[in-house]
This record gives sequence, structure tokens and C-alpha cells, in this order.
Amino acid sequence: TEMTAWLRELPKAELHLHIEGTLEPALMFALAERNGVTLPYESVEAVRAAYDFDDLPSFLTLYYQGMGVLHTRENFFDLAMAYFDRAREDGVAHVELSFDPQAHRVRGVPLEAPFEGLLAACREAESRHGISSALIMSFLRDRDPAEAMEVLEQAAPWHASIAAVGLDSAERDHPPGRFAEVFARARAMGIPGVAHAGEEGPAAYIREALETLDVCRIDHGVRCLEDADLVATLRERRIPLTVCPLSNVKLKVTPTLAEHPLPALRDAGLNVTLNSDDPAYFGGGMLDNHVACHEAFGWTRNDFLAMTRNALEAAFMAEERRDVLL
Ligand code: ES4
Ligand code: ZN
Repeated sequence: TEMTAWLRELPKAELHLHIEGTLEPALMFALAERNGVTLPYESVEAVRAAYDFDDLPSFLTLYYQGMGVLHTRENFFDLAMAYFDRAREDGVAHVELSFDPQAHRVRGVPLEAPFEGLLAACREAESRHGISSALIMSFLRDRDPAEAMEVLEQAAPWHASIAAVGLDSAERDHPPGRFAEVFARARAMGIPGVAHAGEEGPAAYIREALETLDVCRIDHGVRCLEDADLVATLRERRIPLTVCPLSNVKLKVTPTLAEHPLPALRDAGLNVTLNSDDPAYFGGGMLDNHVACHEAFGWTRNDFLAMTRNALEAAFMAEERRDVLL
């Protein structure tokens, strides 16, 4: 439709994207073959059929299993380039790729593989597609914070290439405060923080992420509406929420998109952005997420322009680049 064409042309910024969550089944099979990994699936169709999730943990099991085919820096390069090629088709102008070094380290993959593979892909995306990007190194909140600290130190050769540190994985019973020292250490190195909070976990985890980690953005944050004081804080401080509509439906954070809190978040005056999270698992990229919101909420061009501006203002991006896109 005309709106879809307009949304594709809109130069969008994607701030919440797990690069391991962009692994399409066809590439998963190709990399499994290349690396001698046995997958518990017969076919690409069987993989797709398995993507029927009840909640965040049921997704994470398949997400960590799927990324097991990633071994070398070339594998990470191929993964990211396949994503960048699709992002270009979606009209994405800027991407902040998050990755989970600990999930690879536990499989014996050294930090160098994701760092060098992803950074090479980011350079290639700039020259091939004119897409700017930034790297977010995320820590797994369901693992020991001491391990996260160790990874932060081991990542020293790439500190200048890290736009921010993040916090993801299973949220329930894993409050953000445990990572206060890790985020403080990163901040002391000049690296800001972002954190998933209020996706499956309570609104209190959003406040805790702001107060103990001093994060400058909240990933998801949709459950903030359960706490009016928190909503006021988020509004007053204009904290960006990187919301992922199709992800929330797929992981049953909301029963349907029509019932998603996005319109309520916007009505509350919050700084909302639209993102795809794990597009290979959740049924669509940036353009699909935008089109779905247009259909579910009747949002018009001005609504999407406002949210795209929110994203560009919240991005880890050189001012000269922001001036070009805004
Ligand atoms: C994630 Cl949707 C989501 N939530 C938390 N952690 C994640 N890692 C990858 N996708
Ligand atoms: Zn996420």
C-alpha cells in the first residue's frame, strides 16, 4: 500500500536489535553444515514451526540453541551482513546492534570472533548501503555478574568500539541491581548503559535499572504503566523506551497487538521508539513492525515521524550524522 511504501522510505533508526536474533533458519542450516554442528531440526520449515513461544524463557532456549552455529568471525560477519541487506530493504538508516558475548564464550568462542566479525560488517554496511551503526555489548542477567565484569575487562581491546553496554536474557527473578558494579565500571571507562527492564519483569525493575545502573535508555519498559510515579519520572527525564511490538505479541507480553500498551505509553507522553528485537524469531523486521502498528493503532505519518525523531535523538550517533537524518 501507499502507507507501506512511505514507511519503507522513512529513514528509520533501529535501537533495539539482538544480532543473534536475526539468524534466519536458512543461514542457520548453512552455518551448521559449515561448522559440523548438528541441529535438532529436519528442515527450515521445522525450525519455523518450533517458533511458537509461551514466554521469554521459552524463546531464549531456542535463541541460545540457534546461535550455537556461530563459531568464527566470518560467521558473525555473514550473520550481520545478511541482516544489513534486509535492513536496507526496510529503509533502515541506522542500527544499534546488541550482541551477547557470554553466550558465545560459554561455547568456547573467543570475544574476538563476534567483535571483529560484527565490526567488519558495520564498516561494510556503511560503504555498501550507507547504513550507520553502533555496537552494544550486552550482559546476561541470569548469569553471575562477576562473569560480566570479567568479559568487560577482556573486551579492553575493543572498548573504543563499544557504544554502550546492555543487559538482557531472562528477566524474572533477575533484578538489574546485581550489575551495578559492572555498569559503574563501564561508565568510568566512558561507556554508557542501557538495560532491558519491564518486559516480563515488574515496573520496579525499570526504576532499579535507572537508579542503580544509571542507564540512559530502557529496552521494552512496557510494564512501566503499572507505576504512575515511574511514568512521571520517565516522562520528566525523557527516557527513551525501545519498544518491540511484534516481539511482545510473540512472547505473550500482550495477548494481541490491538491490546498492546503502545498507544497508552504515547498518551502518557513517554519517549517511545519502535524496534524489531529478534526479527528472525518474531515474524518481522523494522518495516513489518511499523506496518503492524499502522494497522493496529491507525497511526499516521506524523506519528511515525515523531517516533523516528525520538529514535534519532536517543541514538549513539555522531552529531553530523544526526543532522543529516533529522
Ligand atoms: C531478548 Cl526479547 C529479549 N528479551 C530479553 N533478552 C533477550 N535476548 C534476546 N532477545
Ligand atoms: Zn531485546
